[in-house]
Amino acid sequence: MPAAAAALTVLALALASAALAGNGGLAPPDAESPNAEGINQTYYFILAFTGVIFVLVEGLLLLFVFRFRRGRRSREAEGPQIRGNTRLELIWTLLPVLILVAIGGFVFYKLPGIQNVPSANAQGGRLDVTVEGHRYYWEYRYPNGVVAVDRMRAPVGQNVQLTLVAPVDDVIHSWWIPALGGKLDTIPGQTNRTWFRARRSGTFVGQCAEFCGIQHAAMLAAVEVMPREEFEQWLASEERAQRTGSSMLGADTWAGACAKCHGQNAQGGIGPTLVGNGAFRDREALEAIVRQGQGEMPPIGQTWDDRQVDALYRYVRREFGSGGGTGGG
Ligand code: HEC
Ligand SMILES: [Cu+2]
Repeated sequence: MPAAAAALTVLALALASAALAGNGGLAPPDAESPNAEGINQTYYFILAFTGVIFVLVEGLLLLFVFRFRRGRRSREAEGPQIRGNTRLELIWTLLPVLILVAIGGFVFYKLPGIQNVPSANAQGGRLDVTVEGHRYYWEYRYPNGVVAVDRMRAPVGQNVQLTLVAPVDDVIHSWWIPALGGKLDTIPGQTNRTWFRARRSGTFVGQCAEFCGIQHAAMLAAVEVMPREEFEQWLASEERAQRTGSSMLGADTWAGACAKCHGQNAQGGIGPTLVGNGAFRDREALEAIVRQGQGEMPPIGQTWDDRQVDALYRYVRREFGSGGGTGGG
């Protein structure tokens, strides 16, 4: 009895913490995009079958364990000898077949809505964003040349096509924002496509879902969804700012691409401290090291345009170039 009480207590504690987590850790986050909705519906459809089967099988198991336990019967007592039961055998053959057909049918019915990117002519038009997986950050490119790191901005209610790529000398990463659908790999040398159409404004977070190396855990992603007008304004003003070199791209690139290994204040971490480093006063040297890597440092900036190198250079020279360092913040 004490054992059972202990087991019950542990179970109660486990359930309590799971309940606090919102949905018991059982359910995916609420879908904020039609493709995520399709994934969630498929999940619940399959969960219904597996849930019923689980309860049925485990229930029968318990029932049989107690109902047919040996008790006082002798070890040698023979049970009834049963050979075949056509009806039962038909049921346990046909029922799983029907269940699998139902699940397969549902999945194939839902799949196009999950997988197929709405056409560019769809109502409301379509925004195309390239998502590039790097060690250990996400680089986004908008059609007008704007670049962003880790945090993507997107309009509410509009189809957004994501073209998922990775540089040839990088590794496989996986794009995954659960509320907006996914997940899909970024594979060096290959192109994958997925999409979302956010239902509301808000920030939806996710992370790289492929174990990609030492800072995989820091490879977080966020999609900030805002009203379309606000988004268009941001995109236009950011284009101007990046063209004239007054944007936050340098700071964002430092925080997303460099700080994960060198520390936000260049104080060092996985990579050495860089405060006062000569490369921060020599654009050519900086460009060479971020494009080609060095030793254990991957060539993480191999796909950047000059604007991004310039932006980073301006930022690191100002923040860490002079030795003392004012700290990034
Ligand atoms: C994956 C971790 C990682 C990332 C990301 C990373 N570095 Fe490094 N970095 C290193 C390591 C490790 C070294 C030491 C390389 C070696 O073995 O010589 C290094 C070396 C350097 C050096 C040369 C230090 C010296 O004096 O020899 C510079 C400059 C540098 N990194 C700048 C950057 C910048 C700028 C970024 C962002 C664009 C960046 N690193 C991103 C890991 C990283
Ligand atoms: Cu990754």
